[in-house]
Amino acid sequence: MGSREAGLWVSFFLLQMATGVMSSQPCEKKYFGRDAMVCVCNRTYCDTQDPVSLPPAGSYVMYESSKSGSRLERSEGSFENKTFTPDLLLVLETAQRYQVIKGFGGSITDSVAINVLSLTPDTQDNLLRSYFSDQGIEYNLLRMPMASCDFSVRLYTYDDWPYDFELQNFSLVDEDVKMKIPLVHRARAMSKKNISLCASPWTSPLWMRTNKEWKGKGSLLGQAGDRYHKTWANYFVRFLDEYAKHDVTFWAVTAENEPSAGLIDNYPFQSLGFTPEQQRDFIARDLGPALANSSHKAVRLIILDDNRIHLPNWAKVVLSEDSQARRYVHGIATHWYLDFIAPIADTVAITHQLFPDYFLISTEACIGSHFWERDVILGSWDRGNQYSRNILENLNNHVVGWIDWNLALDLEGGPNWVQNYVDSPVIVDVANDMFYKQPMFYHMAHFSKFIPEGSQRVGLRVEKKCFGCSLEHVAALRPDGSAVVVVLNRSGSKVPFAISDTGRLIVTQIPANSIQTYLWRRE
Ligand SMILES: *[C@@H]1O[C@H](CO)[C@@H](O)[C@H](O)[C@H]1NC(C)=O
Ligand SMILES: *[C@@H]1O[C@H](CO)[C@@H](O)[C@H](O)[C@H]1NC(C)=O
Ligand SMILES: *[C@@H]1O[C@H](CO)[C@@H](O)[C@H](O)[C@H]1NC(C)=O
Ligand SMILES: *[C@@H]1O[C@H](CO)[C@@H](O)[C@H](O)[C@H]1NC(C)=O
Ligand SMILES: *[C@@H]1O[C@H](CO)[C@@H](O)[C@H](O)[C@H]1NC(C)=O
Ligand SMILES: CC(=O)N[C@H]1CO[C@H](CO)[C@@H](O)[C@@H]1O
Repeated sequence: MGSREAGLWVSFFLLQMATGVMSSQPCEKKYFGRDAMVCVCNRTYCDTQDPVSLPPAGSYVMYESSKSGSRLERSEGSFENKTFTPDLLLVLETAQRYQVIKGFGGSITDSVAINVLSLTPDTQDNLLRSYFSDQGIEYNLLRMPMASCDFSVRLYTYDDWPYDFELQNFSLVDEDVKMKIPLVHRARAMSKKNISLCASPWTSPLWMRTNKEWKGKGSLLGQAGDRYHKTWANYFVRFLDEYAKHDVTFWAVTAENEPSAGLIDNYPFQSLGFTPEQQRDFIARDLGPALANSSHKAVRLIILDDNRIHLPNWAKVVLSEDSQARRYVHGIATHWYLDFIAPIADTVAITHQLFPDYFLISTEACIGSHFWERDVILGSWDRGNQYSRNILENLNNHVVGWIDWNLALDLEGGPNWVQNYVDSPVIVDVANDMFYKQPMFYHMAHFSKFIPEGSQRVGLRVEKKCFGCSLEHVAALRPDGSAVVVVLNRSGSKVPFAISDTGRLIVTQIPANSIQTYLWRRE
């Protein structure tokens, strides 16, 4: 290179630095077997995406990730005025309006905080940027356990002083003040979106529990309306007060994480059992009034927060016509662990029909918790598919948001004090100060980066001439009026198809084992 060219290159580079126009960095690929690929990030390198930019009307942009190794690869194309109809046509039906989207995200458990903060600061930044910045996948929802859960390394609540009914000794712990809260602030500082937080308790202090133990079958002592229940309701308010002192406010709380777990004999970790009747009465007499009479009136109260197999019964009991609880409740949350024995049509969809005024949201999902599943599998495309399929199914059945479980786990899938190890979209290798972005991470991205809060799902009608050809998909209009369609093909063969918007066509195809997101301006 001559000095003139070198000079031009330097000027070009400086210009890019000055204007902040840094182009996206590709995935540093690492294979753990055929097709089992992760993207490796460390202190000095991490793959990034450009902020979403849409071409002018008449063109579209498409992002693609595939088992064969592409990760959010961007390409553009033009609409066509075709008169033929392809074998598989997806017709955008904007007159059919469904739920308004709240968003996508993950959870900051104690274990997540331990894992992230074990990395060097620059590596931590790369991890947080990957999830929250517009160079990353732009999560806008965060779920946080109130005190310890199984993804903790010690057992505590915020008031382990026996019979402290006035909560005089209620206090946040180092896990909150030194670990989780600083991570929330860093995520917020990196994000261009509003990040909404949701808090969920696992167990009350032991002195409020029937069995006085951290695990096993246990509920609150006494009855709704009594001292134990009032104190437990005030504990939520104190939690919100104390977090607010650290400048962290919540969008929502759930009444209890997996309330059915605490009704099971020998349950292996923290839980607090409620039947739907008990949850109804606790909300009507204690939690609802306590929140309403606090400075946290705007905080949404979400029920269930448990496997959807409990629907629609749980909602029928808590939200029944004569229930005082219904006026305090805003939404219904589901977890995915028993989806395989609880079809969405019989659970979530029916609940929406019965209670259309209450939003539905998926608040926990992870792979590896079932005894037949390996804990961590590095590079599993199939696990990414499992996430996408579930998100698509939920979005197509009125669900407004989808929150993953741990944002980052270690190579074993922990730490977890009962060895309930599971997988995560980000696996940290602390010894080498690096982390792996799994296929699950990029599957999440196809939704979280492109379907912002305030988007509204619309109809997508399928017209097909081919036998057996099908894809999984969802369509939405974004707040800026542009359209977004996500398409998943889990099969081993490519599928030609077209998307039609008011008669004009995107003529395209989806490769084997891949996921695509299409975006375009309408006018
Ligand atoms: C970080 O990753 C990049 C890209 O793989 C590599 O070139 C670099 O040596 C790594 N840095 C460290 C400190 O390991
Ligand atoms: C498609 O049709 C529209 C009007 O119907 C026209 O403005 C446009 O130029 C056509 N595009 C192509 C590529 O033929
Ligand atoms: C609160 O903690 C103090 C010690 O810091 C203890 O002496 C006191 O008994 C506790 N109060 C209650 C109500 O548990
Ligand atoms: C964030 O929330 C504020 C206040 O509710 C709102 O004014 C603003 O438009 C929101 N920003 C985004 C990017 O959604
Ligand atoms: C509402 O809160 C105030 C103090 O903030 C308290 O004095 C009052 O008893 C509460 N009312 C109810 C119904 O809980
Ligand atoms: C033609 C074909 O095999 N399409 C497959 C694409 O993927 C979906 C699932 O995402 C399968 O159901 C289709 O059979």
